[in-house]
Amino acid sequence: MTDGARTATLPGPAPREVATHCPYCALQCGMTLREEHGQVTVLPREFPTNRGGLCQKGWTSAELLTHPDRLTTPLLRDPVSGELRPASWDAALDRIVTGLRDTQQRHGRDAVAVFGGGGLTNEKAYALGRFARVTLGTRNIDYNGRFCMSSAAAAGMRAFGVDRGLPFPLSDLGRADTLLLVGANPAETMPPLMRWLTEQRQRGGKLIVVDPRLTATARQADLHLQPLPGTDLAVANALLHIALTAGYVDESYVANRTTGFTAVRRTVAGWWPARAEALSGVPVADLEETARALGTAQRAIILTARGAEQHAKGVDTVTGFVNLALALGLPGRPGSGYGCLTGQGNGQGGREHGQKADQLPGYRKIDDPEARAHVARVWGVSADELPGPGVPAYQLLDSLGTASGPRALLVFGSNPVVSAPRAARIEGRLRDLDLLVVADFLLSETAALADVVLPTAQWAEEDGTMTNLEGRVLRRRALHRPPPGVRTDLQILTTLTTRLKGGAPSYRLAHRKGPLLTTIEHAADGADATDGEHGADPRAVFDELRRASAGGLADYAGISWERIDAADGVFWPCPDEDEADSPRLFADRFATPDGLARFHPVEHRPAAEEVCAEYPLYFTTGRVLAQYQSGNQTRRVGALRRAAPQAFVELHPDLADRLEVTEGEPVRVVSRRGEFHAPARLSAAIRPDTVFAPFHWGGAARANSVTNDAVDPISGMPEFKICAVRVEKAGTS
Ligand SMILES: Nc1nc2c(c(=O)[nH]1)N[C@H]1C(S)=C(S)[C@@H](COP(=O)(O)OP(=O)(O)OC[C@H]3O[C@@H](n4cnc5c(=O)[nH]c(N)nc54)[C@H](O)[C@@H]3O)O[C@H]1N2
Ligand SMILES: Nc1nc2c(c(=O)[nH]1)N[C@H]1C(S)=C(S)[C@@H](COP(=O)(O)OP(=O)(O)OC[C@H]3O[C@@H](n4cnc5c(=O)[nH]c(N)nc54)[C@H](O)[C@@H]3O)O[C@H]1N2
Ligand code: SF4
Ligand SMILES: [Mo]
Repeated sequence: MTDGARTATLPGPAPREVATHCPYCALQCGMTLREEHGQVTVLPREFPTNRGGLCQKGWTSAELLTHPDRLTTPLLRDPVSGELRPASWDAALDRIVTGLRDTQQRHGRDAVAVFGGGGLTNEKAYALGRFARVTLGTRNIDYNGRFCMSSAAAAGMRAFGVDRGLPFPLSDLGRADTLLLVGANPAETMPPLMRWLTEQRQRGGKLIVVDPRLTATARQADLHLQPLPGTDLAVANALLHIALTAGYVDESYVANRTTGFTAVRRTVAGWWPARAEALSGVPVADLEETARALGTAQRAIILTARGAEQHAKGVDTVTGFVNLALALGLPGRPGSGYGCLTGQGNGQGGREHGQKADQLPGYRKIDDPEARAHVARVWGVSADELPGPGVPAYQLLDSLGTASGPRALLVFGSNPVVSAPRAARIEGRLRDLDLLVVADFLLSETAALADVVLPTAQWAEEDGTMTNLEGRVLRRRALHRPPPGVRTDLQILTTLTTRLKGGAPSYRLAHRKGPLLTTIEHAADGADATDGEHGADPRAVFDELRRASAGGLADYAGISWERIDAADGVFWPCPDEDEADSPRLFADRFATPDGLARFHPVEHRPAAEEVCAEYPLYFTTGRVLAQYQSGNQTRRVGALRRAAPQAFVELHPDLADRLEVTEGEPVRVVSRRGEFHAPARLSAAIRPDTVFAPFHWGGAARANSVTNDAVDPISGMPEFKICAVRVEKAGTS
């Protein structure tokens, strides 16, 4: 008997395969899921972003589909024992509907709030915004993307008139002569992206990394600038100062394609390199080398990520680098540009379709009368009925349960008890709510506080679209249906709408061309999902999203699932099904009314909290390869838990000596807001005045117990990347 025949005689159904994308980060690596004998295997798939590569999180992602911790029934808090108990969908939905109605009757429509996530598909993000504005009629909706790339989004908006993380395909990185990464550690946060950086250097390109730590990414760089956290803006202004004096500025580009440079020229005149060195610790020679490498390259790319952005001056810091890019004539020049590395799986699409407090679908502004009229028409309501703008995420979370804030909250796709700044305070606010509803597939720290927990489907169990860090719209394809008892987020929203309004939302179909490709239909296992399920078809939701976005900045009107299937995704804006999509932006004009990019003068300012005698160290936070975000998913995956079993506090050996702390010894990190505990990890890779911890753990190891809740005045981004702390041996008091 041949091997093939042996395989063929095995019992059970034929293996099933589906080409889809990873459930985690914005790289959205292509993968194939293969199901055989009830086992799901992840296989890498050739896709333009990952070129067959996957990181450890992607490889192990299927483990959660059948994980014993998986939620398969709704949970209701027992009023007597105070515990969460399994309940029927009917009982759970009744509790929610009664609670929402009661709250709104007593305290008004805005007393109910919604919190979404950048991991939700486009369809869900869109449906969530519509649910909040139309079904609930509340202005109070925002999402965790506020904690993610909101500063880069705001800076991009005001400079270019549009916010698309990368305005060019990722493959451009491989051909850049000079690549400057500011506060990005893709070697841990997007490992397959490193292939492009390897290619770049093999072609003779120069890689420069700006990070207070000598990270795995910085180790591969030709030049590592190691600034004090929170001083990137001084570095950016000094680089532009040098570019001006050395004659690297592209004066004709500045004259023809931009406006506002005079004021910036004046500001950066005061940023002579020695001044930036004194503030940031980056040597003048390194600043000069960086400016030269950028200024003399034919193809130069500047990228920022969370290290530069998660500050109370994040928008201005990004603007500093955008100013530099514009002065050098990079945006729109082939192979050059400025971009932000978006983080969450649908961090890009999640910020376009209306789960943001100030936004309607298509990246429209909710206070723009024309935008309101257009979207209201699509939704079949009057524009007057649509609420106005709400407040950004931190402000929203911090107002929960207070006299003037919302009294009920629905959470889809976030775990703020672990991931919000000053998390102990936010945890308290969540506890003060009259009603907390969390939809999740695993009991997160936030779900554990809820009155009602709804078990939702996972990525491999539903269809939808995601928009990756390049602005490329992709298809997430279902492998199989959700397990019994589990519903999709769209089903939950539809069912709630039916029960609250007495009728399901009908998603209006756009005109479709060509035959429908067969997909696994969304899960509508009749027995569970009784009411309103016809509004839960992701394809119908996407078709309505196309119409709602038509004419907006993020125009999806010409993107159909069929078109995505026929290519490696479709780049927005794409207004017309018969026209090409937009992999590269800004070749001829920017998305501003006059087509010119805008310079904005920006000045360095200190962090919201400076070190002092009591809190003498800078504290910064970030990620490790084997854990994702609040860790609710990845802390449960065996291989990932073994690779990164617990939190740690990274500190320089000299500092450890002074504190008399040894490797592995438990330490306590204390700020004005709280403390957390974790073992010390000694490393010469970090500045001696700065300590670092990952934020992936909750409980006593929660880094966000100490972080600062100061926010950027424009974006609402919290200052996750710098605050003042002291570090003590855990045994002392
Ligand atoms: N393994 C893993 N991968 C992920 C995620 C995850 O949780 N785990 N999350 C995804 C998401 S949502 C996001 S947003 C991305 C984030 O991706 P990154 O932005 O690459 O990740 P971070 O680790 O938050 O921050 C990057 C670096 O900023 C540095 N840094 C800290 N303070 C400063 C500063 O003041 N200035 C500068 N220049 N650098 C500073 C840190 O030392 C860190 O190395 O990752 C995505 N990918
Ligand atoms: N100190 C510090 N704090 C940070 C950061 C930092 O760098 N430092 N980074 C910030 C950033 S960039 C981000 S993006 C946030 C992220 O922080 P969170 O918003 O907490 O992100 P996740 O852990 O991804 O939470 C997603 C939750 O939703 C569930 N989930 C996943 N997919 C779905 C879905 O489709 N539907 C539903 N209903 N649930 C789903 C998951 O199981 C998980 O419990 O953290 C921020 N917090
Ligand atoms: S890099 Fe991101 S998308 Fe790719 S496998 Fe890892 S987590 Fe998934
Ligand atoms: Mo993020």
